[in-house]
Amino acid sequence: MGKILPEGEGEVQEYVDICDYAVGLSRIMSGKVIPSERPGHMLLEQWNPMGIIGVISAFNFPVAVFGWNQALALVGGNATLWKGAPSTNLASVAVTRIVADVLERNNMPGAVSSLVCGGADIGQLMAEDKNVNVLSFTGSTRVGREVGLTVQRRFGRSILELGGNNAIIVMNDADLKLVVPATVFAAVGTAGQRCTTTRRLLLHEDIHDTVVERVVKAYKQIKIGSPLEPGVLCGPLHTKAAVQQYKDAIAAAVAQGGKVIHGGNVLERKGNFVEPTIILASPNMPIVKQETFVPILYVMKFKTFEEAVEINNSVDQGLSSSVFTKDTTNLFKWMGPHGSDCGIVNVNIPTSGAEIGGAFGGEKETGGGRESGSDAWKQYMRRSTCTINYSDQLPLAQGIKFE
Ligand code: UN1
Repeated sequence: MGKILPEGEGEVQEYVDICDYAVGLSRIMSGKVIPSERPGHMLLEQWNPMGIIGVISAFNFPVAVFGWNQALALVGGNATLWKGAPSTNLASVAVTRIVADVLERNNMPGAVSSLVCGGADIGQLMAEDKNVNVLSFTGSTRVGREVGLTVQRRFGRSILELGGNNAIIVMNDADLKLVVPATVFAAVGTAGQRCTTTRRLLLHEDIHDTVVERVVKAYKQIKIGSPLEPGVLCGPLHTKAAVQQYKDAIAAAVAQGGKVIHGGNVLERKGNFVEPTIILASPNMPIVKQETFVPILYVMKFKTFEEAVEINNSVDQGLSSSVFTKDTTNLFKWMGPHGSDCGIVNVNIPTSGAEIGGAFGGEKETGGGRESGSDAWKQYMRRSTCTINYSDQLPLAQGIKFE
């Protein structure tokens, strides 16, 4: 899709990791045993397959995101029907061929992991089709809203992984030598096209100028070019439309009072290359509340931790968030009820680059879905609550006498 080779390899590793995880998980997909209120009875939970899991994945993670869904779906006894992004069909076909080989060697039917290549029309059919028991959708909030409604209308289950507008908060006690590489990786990695990309950098007023200076210095060293060339950190944007969105967002930011302090230009060469951009902004500028899927970083200043949390939470999206601090009081506040309202709440690491072991996903317009680790597997399963009477009496629940 245009990401640099080390990130592409990382993405394939993420698929390998979730497969390892799922193999172990398959032995511990356990339900609860619950005491009954009735003598001679017991309750237990059995997790059964849902059936067919539809997966609609996005261009930016054309391999790993399918992997997260497929590995959990398969160990749960389901089959998958996958539609990748129409612009990354080669990746979808390559993955499916590898999976097909594994299935054949294990005498499993190929239909266990089916692929369809197509656009929004196929996605629409998947959302409407009652045979697709669960539909996992990764993409924009705009499309995800429609997918969610369509699936809900037929009482299907959806897992939505939609837009993010992720912030890094840097407190005045932060270890700045961690902040700079973390920000560069999360804001420029995958050319700003991860849902977990850092789009907002919130700096305490005491360290604002120092961090800005260091981040700009780091940006000056970023090599832009062919994603396959060693040393390149920023490859092209995926489409011409994204280049236009980059230009529009910068123009809007400037019109709303923002100041471009690094980058801001489309490169005059073949391919959709743009300069990673840093813009001094303020939290009330409408553009900073939007997710623009390009490498633009909005920098904002704050005075107190509480103010920074408020800015973090002031957007409609709720995927990922990070604070850099050594203060344990702020650290625990950040994780608690008055802290970050996101699904991913990090400390002293960037907003992107989540491990598969935890549940991945976010709140509000991010859609509420959770994928990969923790108990995300339960979404691919049907819970059967089983009550077993092993006595020779028939007592009724709630002590009801029906005589
Ligand atoms: C995405 O951008 O849709 O946390 C997924 C990360 C990656 C996954 C991103 N592990 O940045």
